[in-house]
Amino acid sequence: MIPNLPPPAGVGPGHPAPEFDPLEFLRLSPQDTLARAQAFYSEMNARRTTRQFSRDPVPQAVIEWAVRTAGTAPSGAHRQPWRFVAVQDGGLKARLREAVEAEEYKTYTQRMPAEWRAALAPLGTDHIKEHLTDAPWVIVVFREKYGVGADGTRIKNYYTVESASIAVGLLIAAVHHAGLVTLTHTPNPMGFLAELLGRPSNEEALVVMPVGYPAPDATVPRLTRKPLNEIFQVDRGSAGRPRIEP
Ligand code: IYR
Repeated sequence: MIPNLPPPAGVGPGHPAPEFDPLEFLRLSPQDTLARAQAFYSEMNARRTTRQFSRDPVPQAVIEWAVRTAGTAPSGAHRQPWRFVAVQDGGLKARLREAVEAEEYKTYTQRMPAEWRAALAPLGTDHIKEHLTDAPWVIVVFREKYGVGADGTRIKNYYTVESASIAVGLLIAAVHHAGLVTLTHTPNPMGFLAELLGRPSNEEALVVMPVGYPAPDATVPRLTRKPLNEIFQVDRGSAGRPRIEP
């Protein structure tokens, strides 16, 4: 407890009292908790990113449920600063692909330094984005940089990149859980996407995600995931804080 200090701004007079409800929570046994943690890992560890999509259709309802799941993400000040534009129209997907490929061609041939191209070589990526026209759905995720009040005033949003990115993580999990595949694609620059999809200027595209079934002959790059001991630490490490020279 910090003694004798005034309450922080946002608490107390001048702000509406926060309203709380009881938490609905089903407490599982320790055994079930562990079993479910393991089962979920197994399910998520089976997720792979492929670049080859089938043209088989996927009902809109599946996309809507996955987006509802994404919309359960926590967000800065609960502003929910995300919009999901699901493109299924063939003509629109073709225009999207054309615009993306034009930018990506410049990126791959002019903007990417050699080190970056080398880093991507094992993934086999290039500027050709067939998945944007093969996949039945292409979800473009926008982050809302700021809100707009009824009178047109700007409303500040918080941690919009983090919030929308958490929602993207949930969307990836939801798509995988539904038995579909997706690919997180980040064309750069992305300014044209808001224009093409008729989104307002307070929104900025964050990621493009084709969603569908994998092509029957889909492949994935041969990759391994870092084991737990490379991504996890409990309490303070024993090595001190290694200095890594830049
Ligand atoms: N945005 C480009 C390039 C690209 C960059 C990274 I980092 C990747 O992991 C994969 C691709 C593209 O989408 O092709």
